[in-house]
Amino acid sequence: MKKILIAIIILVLAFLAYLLWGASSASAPSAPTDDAASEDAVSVSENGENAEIPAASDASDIELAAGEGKGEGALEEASSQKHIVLYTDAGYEPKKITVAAGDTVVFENRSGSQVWTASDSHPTHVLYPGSDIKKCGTGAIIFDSCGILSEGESFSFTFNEKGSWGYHNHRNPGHAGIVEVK
Ligand SMILES: [Cu+2]
Repeated sequence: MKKILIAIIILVLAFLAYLLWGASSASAPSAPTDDAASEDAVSVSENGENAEIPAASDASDIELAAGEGKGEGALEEASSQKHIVLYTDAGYEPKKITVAAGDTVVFENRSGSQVWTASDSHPTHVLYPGSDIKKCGTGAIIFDSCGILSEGESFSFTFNEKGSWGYHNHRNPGHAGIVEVK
């Protein structure tokens, strides 16, 4: 019986030793596995950070593109010119002016009398698209000063529509001119 008990104890010890060795040998490779996992996690976060950097630069690129867009808009505004037509006692000077679409014409009263510059045809003022003497007082931007201007005062209008647009002094329709928009 003693021999059997000793044999069982040895077997149990051997089994326990095997379990302990197995556990230690199993945990040994598990440590580098965890390290590999954490390294992967680090590399992922690094990738994440790397991904954020180009994303941020993309955003700044977009902002730059938007800024460039604004710059182009400013250039367009700068390229649109301002022309001056004088209204004298002899009428408009020059009587015909050629401008580019988007240009602004300033009609300045240099005469000793009052002037009401407006689109042809007198008295409706509907030749220029959108213009109509009936719209005066509504705040609509039309080719019509919608009122008299004294000496030294001026009326500005931006011509976006291409064509040959006749106009006149509503108070003295014999005084007329043409704005040709190309
Ligand atoms: Cu008129």
